[in-house]
Amino acid sequence: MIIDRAEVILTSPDRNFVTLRITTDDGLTGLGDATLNGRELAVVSYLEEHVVPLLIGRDAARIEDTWQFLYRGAYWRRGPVTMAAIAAVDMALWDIKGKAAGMPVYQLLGGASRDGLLAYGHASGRDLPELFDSIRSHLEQGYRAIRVQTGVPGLRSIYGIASNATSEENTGVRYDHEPAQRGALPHQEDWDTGAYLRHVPTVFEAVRGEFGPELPLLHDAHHRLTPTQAARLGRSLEPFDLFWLEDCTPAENPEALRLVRGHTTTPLAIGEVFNTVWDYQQIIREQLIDYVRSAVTHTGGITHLRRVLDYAALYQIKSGMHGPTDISPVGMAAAMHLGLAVHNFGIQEYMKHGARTDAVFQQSFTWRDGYLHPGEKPGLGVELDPDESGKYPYVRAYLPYNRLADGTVHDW
Ligand code: GCO
Ligand code: MG
Repeated sequence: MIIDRAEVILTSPDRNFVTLRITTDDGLTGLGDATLNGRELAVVSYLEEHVVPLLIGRDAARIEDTWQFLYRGAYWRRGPVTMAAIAAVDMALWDIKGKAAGMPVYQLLGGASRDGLLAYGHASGRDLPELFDSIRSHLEQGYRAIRVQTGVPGLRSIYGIASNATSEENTGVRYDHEPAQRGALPHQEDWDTGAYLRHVPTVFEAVRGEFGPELPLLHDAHHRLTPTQAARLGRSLEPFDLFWLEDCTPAENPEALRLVRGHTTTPLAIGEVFNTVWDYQQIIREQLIDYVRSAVTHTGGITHLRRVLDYAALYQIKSGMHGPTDISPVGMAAAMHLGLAVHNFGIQEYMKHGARTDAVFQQSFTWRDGYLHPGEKPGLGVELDPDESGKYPYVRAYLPYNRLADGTVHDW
């Protein structure tokens, strides 16, 4: 099992994806996801220029050693580009190990701790009728847990609202509601924290009134609040019993969460922009969160996210792995294998990929009655169709950003 070849495949079926394919001398192949939304080429270059030359000739079976070599052996540690590249290598090696063993990766991680993974989807609307329709449609698709994002009166367009989207067919510009938008420059959105804080609790009150007390509801604040604003939001949402409030404050400042925690019992989720266990060290040790939001793709792969989750388990903190459409089907498969195996699984984010993406990546997971399962194929269970991937060249794309009414750039 000596690594013979490692290729980086950049394809853009519904959006950009960066995939690493490793081939061994005995003909086994493994896939890893290295997609960094809006900064894809940085990881392509890191992989091609700096990592691939180090892989050729290595023993593909030595997953832990390869991880340590790529992490500790490089002087410059951490950061999203490095950790996405390491993640892709790690995933591909787990894929190969599974194929060599004839077992799905979750079996190599200790076997299933549950029958399936509860997953949540993204409902959204510019106003209540649109939001209610979106929630109903998600329930019809089988979702048993729902993230609720809402338009705010007075704001033109808000991130994460599906109906703000205009389709590629109509405008020539693709803008789905969890975009990086394909285009020359990032799209500008507007923001007003006061209006948001006044509006959101009224929306959750209406949603609870319509859909009852039992449906697990989640909300993402996308890092836009100060600690006092976040504390106020958490407290005002307590009557509506959220599953979690996500990214309430910018992720760089763990101390902010002490203040939030001191004022609200609304569960907190954070970490989709974190890359290592060290980013989590303080907030896990001080029990400042309830859910770890990392994706396998952005946190150094299965090997490293497993380490984060084992540490989190000491403090009754559970997984809530990031799963928007910018995590490729390979990254999603890795999340499902890991989520099935660890004891402290919480919930899995699951946004369906488009038909073109599903044609590029042949997958073997199942989605039934609100639960995901990675399937029983050896390895991760995903194969890439080279003819399909070759049809969709890379298109530069940016996530949007936002400004306040006076023109100030605001936190993401
Ligand atoms: C989520 C995320 C996404 C991200 C996107 C950025 O909770 O799913 O916040 O909406 O913004 O994945 O790449
Ligand atoms: Mg989020």
